[in-house]
Amino acid sequence: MSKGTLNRKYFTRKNKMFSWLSNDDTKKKNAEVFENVACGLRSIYKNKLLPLESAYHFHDFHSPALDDPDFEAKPMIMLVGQYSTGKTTFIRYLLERDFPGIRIGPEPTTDSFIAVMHSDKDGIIPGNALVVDPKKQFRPLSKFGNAFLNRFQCSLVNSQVLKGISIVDTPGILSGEKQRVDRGYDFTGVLEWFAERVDRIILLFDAHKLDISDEFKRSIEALKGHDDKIRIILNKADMVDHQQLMRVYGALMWSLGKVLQTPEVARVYIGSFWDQPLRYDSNRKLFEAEEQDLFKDLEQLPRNAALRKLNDLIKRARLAKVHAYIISSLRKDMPSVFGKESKKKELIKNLDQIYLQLQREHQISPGDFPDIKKMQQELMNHDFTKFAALKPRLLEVVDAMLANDIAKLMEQIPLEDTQNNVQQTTIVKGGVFSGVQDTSTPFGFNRFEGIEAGRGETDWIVAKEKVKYDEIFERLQGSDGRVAGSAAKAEMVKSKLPNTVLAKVWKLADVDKDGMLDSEEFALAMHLINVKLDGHDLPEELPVHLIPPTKRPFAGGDDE
Ligand SMILES: Nc1nc2c(ncn2[C@@H]2O[C@H](COP(=O)(O)OP(=O)(O)OP(=O)(O)O)[C@@H](O)[C@H]2O)c(=O)[nH]1
Ligand SMILES: [Mg+2]
Repeated sequence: MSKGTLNRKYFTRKNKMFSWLSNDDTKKKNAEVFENVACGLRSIYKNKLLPLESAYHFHDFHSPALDDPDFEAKPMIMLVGQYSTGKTTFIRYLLERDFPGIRIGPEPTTDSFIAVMHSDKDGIIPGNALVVDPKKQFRPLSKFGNAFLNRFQCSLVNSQVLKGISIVDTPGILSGEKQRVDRGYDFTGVLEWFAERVDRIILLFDAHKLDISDEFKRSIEALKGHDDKIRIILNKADMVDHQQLMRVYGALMWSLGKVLQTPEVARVYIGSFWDQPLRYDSNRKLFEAEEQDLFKDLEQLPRNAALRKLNDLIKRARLAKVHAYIISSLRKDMPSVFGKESKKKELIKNLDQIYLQLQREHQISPGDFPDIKKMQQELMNHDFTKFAALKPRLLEVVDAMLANDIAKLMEQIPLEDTQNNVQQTTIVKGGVFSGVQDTSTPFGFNRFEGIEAGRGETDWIVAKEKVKYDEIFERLQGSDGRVAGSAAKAEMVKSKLPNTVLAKVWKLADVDKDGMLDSEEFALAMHLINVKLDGHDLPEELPVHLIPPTKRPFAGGDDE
């Protein structure tokens, strides 16, 4: 096969692979669930939780009040990695086009945090303008200062993919540099801010140049606590051959084990996420399978994002309740006239006692309480006499919210979920699975391979190897020109396949169901065994192109 054909094949395959992204139905469905839930969450937050938060200065202590964009923001993916690991190329691969401000190259290229988002018109919004835009969720980022804002931008792209997700490109981590000092802003702080808000963090490693610098390790540490969001890609795997890839993969797992320190083994997707010819294409099959897995995961994001937002709000409501108990209890213990300052100091010092007492009184688990040191620090800056007393009414509203409203929204998600599943059984074939079961081009995943080999050809594919199988057949056949079950079994078990599989082969190959195999059926049985040994699955029914020509329903014309 010439290199040109190979490239063309690769491109066609890739285009099909992404048809899920343009699959309007699934997309719309996912987007709807997300919107419904987001809208519901926003209204219960504003009406039920926010009053409690405001009454007890929750925003000073824990996190700022949530704004509309916080609820409406699309699920986000953030790419993190050392420089030149292919982060920007990955985005280009997803979008299948350039975005404004894109820079790709072997040297450190991306120097800014770039939020790639959807808009009908392409364009760039610089950081300073971005953090004052009430429609975007980036306002809190202004706290990282001007040095950061000059290195922050939003690239607007009219791309179907971005209607479902937003993507954050980050500057590559440089080795031997203090990211904070040399960059002039708190790099890991920004990473942490995004990590908290995005739905997926994709860590990229370069198979061709695997090294995990201390700087990168520190950044990964900043992502701790979000392990569930992390996915790992061993990128540029096309640059190395089979043996090198095995070694690199092993080395990566070993290093990751040290950095991530989770009891589970991390899932690493091996692949090459760009639209250029694969340098070594010996692992092509593997890349395709890995890519399928990764994209299935990403495709689920809009639905999972709704769940995650719901989850976050529940967590927030529980914290707000505990916070209200703490603040009101501090208020209660303050003297009305003298000794306010000394009493405040005493209360802060004995905060652990107050925690204990509240745990007992309201039966709250210790894990629901905020970090004691942080709380003590923040309390110093507050005037306790300005704190509000306990307002049971506000708490009741939040309890009711947790019991009823949240449950109602929760119900919506699984409901939509099953509807999606129903859809997926019909669509996934054309949608996510387009690569797998794509039938419109020869480049669908596994197409024309295994059991599919020979489909659409005029010649019976088994005939190609039949001479070889005939030799064995000659040896085994009885006087009637057929092979009996016992003789066939003795030959077939040589494949070392388990009996359940061989039974299936037998059932498929004995086309006329006479309990014997003639020479064509025998050849077919051997062909099916090879298909299975090559790592492909056997179907429930024999596809028409594998039926021996003489046994096809309208066999007449096919006889040669
Ligand atoms: N062989 C191969 N090369 C790739 C692949 N992806 C990217 N590259 C090349 O790797 C180089 C770096 O790609 P970028 O996308 O700029 O990498 P980056 O991670 O965004 O780099 P910084 O922005 O500098 O952090 C470019 O020369 C790409 O052409 C891949 O899958 N295979
Ligand atoms: Mg880049």
